[in-house]
Amino acid sequence: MTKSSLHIPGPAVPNLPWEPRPAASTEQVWRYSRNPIIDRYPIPCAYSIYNSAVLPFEDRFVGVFRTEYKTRMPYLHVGWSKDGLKWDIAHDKIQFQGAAPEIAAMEYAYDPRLTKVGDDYYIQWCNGYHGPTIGLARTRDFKTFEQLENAFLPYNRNGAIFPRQINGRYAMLSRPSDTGHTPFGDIFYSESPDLEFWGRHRHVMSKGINWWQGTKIGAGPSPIETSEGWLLFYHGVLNSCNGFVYSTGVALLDLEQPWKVLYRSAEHILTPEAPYETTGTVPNVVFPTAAVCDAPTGRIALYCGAADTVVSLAFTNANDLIPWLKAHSQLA
Ligand code: BMA
Repeated sequence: MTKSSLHIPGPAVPNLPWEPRPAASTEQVWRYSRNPIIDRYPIPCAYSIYNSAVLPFEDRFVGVFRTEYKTRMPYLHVGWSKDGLKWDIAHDKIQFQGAAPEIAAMEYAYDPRLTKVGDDYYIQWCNGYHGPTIGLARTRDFKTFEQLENAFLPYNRNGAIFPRQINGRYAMLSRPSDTGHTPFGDIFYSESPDLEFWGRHRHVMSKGINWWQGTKIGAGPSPIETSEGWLLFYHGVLNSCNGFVYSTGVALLDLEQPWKVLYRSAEHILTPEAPYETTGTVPNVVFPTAAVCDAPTGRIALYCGAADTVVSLAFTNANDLIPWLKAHSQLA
């Protein structure tokens, strides 16, 4: 594919954080040389921040951060950044408004994703309501947040809304799970006319195929629309003799029927190797939760949680990644 043949309909992000691929590297995804970008104890209440969401907002970046307190309970905090690297993170958690009392009394909140649909920004997160499920909230300014109904019954994780309606409905990927450290899991697709009632559930893809994604998989950031399909970064988990290992893979989903997988990477594109990925609260985790794309160049800044302890950054370019994916795909 030539650079001009791939079209990405999203916005330009001229201040996208970026480093070119190191000369010696042949990898599709390469790490920021100054990782991690958010280290331990980033704000007074927090033991650590990881698995967090980022989007461009006007001429800067906004983030919603999984902030793990010293109680080890996670909540969501907003942060702002001019360059996507240095973050000013609020010391108080987000106060959501508008939900029914049962839903507003969230027990915990973690692994947020952020998606702009039209003029609204949506936070999707793993919401504690008698077990994990998918919480949803809407904002326009990141000052007031309207909490919506939970999307699904417990138990579910890794909800990721698509950045536009598909066939006239909102669409979301998710991963049904259990109450604990789920030892299984496939990615499903659901639709909603109003972001409250979700249905028309479709299976997208299963764990398995090979070992790095043999135990469970889950959507990472909201898919990026391209002329070749929805570009999805996802995590895949291997169950080793030493516990779970979380790597990152990539897939392309059909534009109008996103439950149809066009290509899926046989190999992981990121696996725990750097010291901040192999060592930390939960060793051997690299967990993608935000992908900011500069549409004209295809450059993507991929934000990951590392070892459930810090936030790291990696880079790729859709113009190179998609042809590589097509040549290295395995569907069954
Ligand atoms: C998952 C979630 C993630 C975490 C991962 C590895 O089940 O809890 O937030 O990064 O486990 O511990």
